[in-house]
Amino acid sequence: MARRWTNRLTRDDVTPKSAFMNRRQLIASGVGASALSIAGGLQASETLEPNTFEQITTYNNFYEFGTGKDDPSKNAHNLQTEPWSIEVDGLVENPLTISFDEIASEFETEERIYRFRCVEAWSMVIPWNGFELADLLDRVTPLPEAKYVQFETAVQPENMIGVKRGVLDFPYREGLRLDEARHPLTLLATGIYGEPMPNQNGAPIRIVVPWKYGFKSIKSIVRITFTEEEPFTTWVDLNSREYGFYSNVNPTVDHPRWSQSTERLIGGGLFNARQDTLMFNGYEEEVASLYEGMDLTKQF
Ligand SMILES: Nc1nc2c(c(=O)[nH]1)N[C@H]1C(S)=C(S)[C@@H](COP(=O)(O)O)O[C@H]1N2
Ligand SMILES: [Mo]
Repeated sequence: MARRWTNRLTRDDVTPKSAFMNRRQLIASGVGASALSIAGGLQASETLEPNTFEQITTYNNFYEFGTGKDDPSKNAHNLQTEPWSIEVDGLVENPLTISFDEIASEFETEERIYRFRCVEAWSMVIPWNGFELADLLDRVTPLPEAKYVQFETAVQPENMIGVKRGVLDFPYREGLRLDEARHPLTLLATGIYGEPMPNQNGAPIRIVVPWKYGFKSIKSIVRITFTEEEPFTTWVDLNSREYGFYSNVNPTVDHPRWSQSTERLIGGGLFNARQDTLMFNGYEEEVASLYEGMDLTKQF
């Protein structure tokens, strides 16, 4: 029988202060690549006040369960998450199928408190539990021609009212360039607030790419495929004038129908005051080098 995974840690357990302090010293002494990965989470953890569990789990986008913000929290209890596995295939020497139980026992998770900015100009701060996507990608050997990865969400027509109604061309698909996918900020998240991922947030496992608009952070994934060409993605396919493949958060490139220079912080007080949107959602220092030489107004 497969072991059922539950995360019993409370929020205070997931990132002991001592670990933070240690890591900070590593960063201060500038020890290269792994220090960078920790820096992103660490800086964010220290400065950001997370949204409440309630806010994060009742205001969602998950079109498989309807297009309203409160549809996923009403309908996603129907998502069947056991058994669950992810296929890693495409341009790799050794394709892999890994069950969620294996993932839960083989990869150690940590807390990362990240800003989360939807293309619709609202934002939250979310304490994810997860591990770096690169750790899973390292289990396969890509062929030299592999340049991108595509992700695919599960399709369960009987359980997903949005799929039954055909509100999008499902399966929901997203993609990243390989260097973006391997960036230390890019997570495979299995929980929030130390709890297993709620269905409406993409149980049992989803992608989180904090410097890109929220729709790149694809939920409930069942497949990761290495490709040579820029992969098909749901929103580019739906409207490539409005949604680009990169979709980096960028306050200077407006959506054709609204400004992206400010955002409404969910739960942000009586008047829903807007705050300035930050370049790369505040992760410029960590990710700007990925896009050197690109015209971000054209490759948006
Ligand atoms: N499979 C799937 N993934 C998805 C979506 C979706 O509709 N289906 N919506 C995206 C959008 S637009 C956003 S803003 C985030 C919302 O994540 P959250 O509900 O956990 O805040 O999920 C993204 N991932
Ligand atoms: Mo979004």
